[in-house]
Amino acid sequence: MALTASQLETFRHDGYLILPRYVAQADCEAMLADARAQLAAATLPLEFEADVGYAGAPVSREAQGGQTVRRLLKAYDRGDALRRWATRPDLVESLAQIFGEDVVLTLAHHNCVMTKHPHFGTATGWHRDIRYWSFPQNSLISVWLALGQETRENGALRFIPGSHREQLKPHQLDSLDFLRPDEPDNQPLVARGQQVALAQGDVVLFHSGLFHAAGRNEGDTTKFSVVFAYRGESNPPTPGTRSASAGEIALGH
Ligand SMILES: O=C(O)CCC(=O)C(=O)O
Repeated sequence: MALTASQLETFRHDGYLILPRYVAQADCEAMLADARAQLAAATLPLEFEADVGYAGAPVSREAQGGQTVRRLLKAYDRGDALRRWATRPDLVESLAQIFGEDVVLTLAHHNCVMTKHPHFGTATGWHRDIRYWSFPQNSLISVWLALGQETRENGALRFIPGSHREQLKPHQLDSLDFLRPDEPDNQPLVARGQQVALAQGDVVLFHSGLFHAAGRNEGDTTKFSVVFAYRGESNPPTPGTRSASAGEIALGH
């Protein structure tokens, strides 16, 4: 199940790699059942759309739609099915191939089930995951698992292939480190954006320096995706930062 030379080259070149049907339906359904139950029970910790404050989000938790959950946080502690997925040996082996060294799961970043709801599930602008993370190298890998269909209509991911290898100028980013949509210098970059469609069980590995974005959920059911982040063992978080604050799981190779 390890990655082929061609898959490794795709990841190196594009900054992302799709692994179709990587997780069995039964495993996806088990994670989905846990996530739905915890969403219904509002099991803490949660992040709300109102907390994120993106365009179109409810202005507060008290406003209409203010109780819309964007993420079930601390996914690693939310049951055996999620924990088994986060530590699956062939996934770890694939990540070790990319890193060229042992793999560590960071619990400080992602570590969540994204629950993008209809109506109040907002779009995310073009950004790099590394922007608020503190590691000597920007080469972490985010692992995104679709628990159901992800399409343009329900707010699936878009990637700018190769953007993890590009140096940007400060004026291309806004104060939150999103690509400025109105900046002429960003137009060629954004025009290269690729919409990704995923089926249940599909996985995307993407580099933490890769620009990606996602749309609103214009559908009528909530979209569930599991996201964990991993680093190579030689790239530990900077002491004293948020990246070093939540613990890690050493996974070997
Ligand atoms: O589903 C989304 O809106 C995008 C989420 C995302 O890109 C992230 O959490 O880094």
